Amino acid sequence: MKMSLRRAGRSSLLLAVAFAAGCGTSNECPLGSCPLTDLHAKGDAEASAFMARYDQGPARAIETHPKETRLRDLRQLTFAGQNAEAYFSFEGDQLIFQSTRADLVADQIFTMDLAAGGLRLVSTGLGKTTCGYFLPGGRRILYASTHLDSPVPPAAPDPQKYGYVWKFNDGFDIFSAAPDGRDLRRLTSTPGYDAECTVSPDGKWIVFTSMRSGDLELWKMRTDGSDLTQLTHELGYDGGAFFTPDSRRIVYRGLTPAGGEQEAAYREMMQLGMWRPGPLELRIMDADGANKRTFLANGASNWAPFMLPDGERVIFSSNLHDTDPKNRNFDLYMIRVDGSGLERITWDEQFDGFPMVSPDGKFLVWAANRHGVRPRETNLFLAELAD
Ligand SMILES: [Ca+2]
Ligand SMILES: [Ca+2]
Repeated sequence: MKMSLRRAGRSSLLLAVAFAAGCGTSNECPLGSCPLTDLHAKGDAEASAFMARYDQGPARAIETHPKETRLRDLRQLTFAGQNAEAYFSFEGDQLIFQSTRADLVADQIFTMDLAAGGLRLVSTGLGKTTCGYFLPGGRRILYASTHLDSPVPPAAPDPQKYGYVWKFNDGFDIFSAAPDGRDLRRLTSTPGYDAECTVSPDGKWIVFTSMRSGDLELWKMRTDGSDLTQLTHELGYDGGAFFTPDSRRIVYRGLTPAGGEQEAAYREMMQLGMWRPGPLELRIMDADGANKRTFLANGASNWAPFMLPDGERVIFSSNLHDTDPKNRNFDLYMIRVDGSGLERITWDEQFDGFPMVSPDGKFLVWAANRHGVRPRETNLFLAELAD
């Protein structure tokens, strides 16, 4: 999203003054003593009036690609800014996602009521956020945010210098909050990247990606941040994890450098907190880190694996049909966790990623560039998933 510095500065100030929803306790506020009034304290009417700036109208029915025979009743859910990583609540009635829209200068976390369609900003409005997720029963939400590191969002890596890279910003920590953003609690406080947090369906564990050991690894902790356990110890990228529907296993993406030049290049980029997208494998392990197994390794970037309620199939994003990461033509695929039954789900010639299937298995939500008003505008889409 392009925006002049002047406008960005004014917007940040406006947000800081008008909205300090994340300042649930004084020691959590990035502005020190947190003198700002919590918007919630002003009452629901004022909060609703504030949220109206982020609204965008109802979902819109759109055409599917002729080859997308698994998808029915396709609907576009967002129409403004950049939107990604939409995940269903465990009850299937809401989505939580990240968006840069209206006066925001970086991604913030929103929830969307799927029946009513309204949006609610639930993160602080400061810093940059990612990876929102609901706890079962809708009693709490999680997200990763840099707002305690700085109210100003971290700058993106210079594409002229680094090309297309993924950046793991040091300032990210994981927070939980009430579903409306109140009662913000910090769950991680170790220096370095902590993000990509998702929750086990039994509500007991959070799995997340951390750089605290010096390499990207998966860790788990209780929903209050206790019982921290490291699950991966292998050199290389281990991340993007989701529990299986029975909460007993974890699917994730990973790549172990082959040694020599590949390992040196990986280590060099990790020093900068960056990853240059290339091959990624899909893996599964027990929830205690035992029995790690790769079930898809094909030289492509395979990522965002999410297991369907049948406990057998995994939906994920891949560029296996077009492996140049610069083209960003990712599509959604399904595969059985035994490695059989690979099937392509989406066919649009632009980005399709971040798939998730509703807990009842009936709906697919994902983020895509199709129907964007601007190049590489990413919106959220919902479809019935035909079996
Ligand atoms: Ca690792
Ligand atoms: Ca595509």
